Amino acid sequence: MRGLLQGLRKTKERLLGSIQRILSGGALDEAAVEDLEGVLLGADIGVEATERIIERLRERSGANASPEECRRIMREQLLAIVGETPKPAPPPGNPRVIVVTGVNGVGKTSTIGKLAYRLKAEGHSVLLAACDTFRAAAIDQLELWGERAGVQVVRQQMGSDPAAVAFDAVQAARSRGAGVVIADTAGRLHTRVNLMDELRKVFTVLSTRMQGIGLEGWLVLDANTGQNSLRQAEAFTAALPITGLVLTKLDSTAKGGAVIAIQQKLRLPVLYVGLGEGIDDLAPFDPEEFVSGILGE
Ligand SMILES: Nc1nc2c(ncn2[C@@H]2O[C@H](COP(=O)(O)OP(=O)(O)OP(=O)(O)O)[C@@H](O)[C@H]2O)c(=O)[nH]1
Ligand SMILES: [Mg+2]
Repeated sequence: MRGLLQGLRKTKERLLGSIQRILSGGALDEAAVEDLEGVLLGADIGVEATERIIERLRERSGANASPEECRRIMREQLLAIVGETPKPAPPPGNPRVIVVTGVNGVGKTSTIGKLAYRLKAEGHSVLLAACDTFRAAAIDQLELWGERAGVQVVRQQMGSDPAAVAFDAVQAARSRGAGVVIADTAGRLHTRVNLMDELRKVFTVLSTRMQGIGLEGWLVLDANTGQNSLRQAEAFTAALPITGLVLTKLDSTAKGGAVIAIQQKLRLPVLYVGLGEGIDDLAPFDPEEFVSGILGE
């Protein structure tokens, strides 16, 4: 299993390498502060967060701030920024129903497989719902993850109504006493309004016809896509009741700082991060570990 520290290796190598190079020049002068600004922006931390950090550093420029002090300032600011979006407990209700959304290929289905595996290991009884009914292969892929994780999948034929599959799955969870339902959905282009409508129907049917469930909408984003992720996220959050984020593929990007920019912009908590393709490469998002992961211990 890859931990956050290992998964963020690429981001850290680039960020820390550049920071060390800049700070090895001695005094923290205006030129060094500007170089640091470029490095933080390059790591996709976002303009807002970068400005806050730079403002603090600038206060110390000319004051012979040591590289350690600069790193301490960066760490403090990053932690403060991440801490502004607290991670809420799941809403009450039974079963807990997590509808997982996001555009093509961001890692929805694999995240669901990894999450099912993790929740099962934590003692929960989990059911998966194959609401991506667009492609037969999508249903089979979820089935495969279900087998790996050791959890059952509720499925219907290809082309059936995703909302009906979700409804079925919640009913099945009730009769089998499963506490968690995780629904896979099609990777839909956020610009295709009819598809977004279909996804909205999944939420509407569940919230109006399944009293008492704890309904969550998760949005999966690929950490590699930087600013484009934000546009996707804005479209999804405008149309759907999204309650939390998962950022995938942190292991394959040097732009892991995007977690901060995205969380800050959307004011939605990052719940889990994907750190590889294996079944245990999903970690709960931990701010302290994350900041250590990108800035070093
Ligand atoms: N390196 C890495 N690869 C990942 C991660 N998460 C998912 N992937 C890979 O990304 C690819 C797409 O993953 P899927 O889970 O099929 O994505 P999806 O969102 O369900 O895709 P569609 O159903 O086509 O929309 C696969 O090759 C996964 O192995 C991750 O955290 N790290
Ligand atoms: Mg999928």
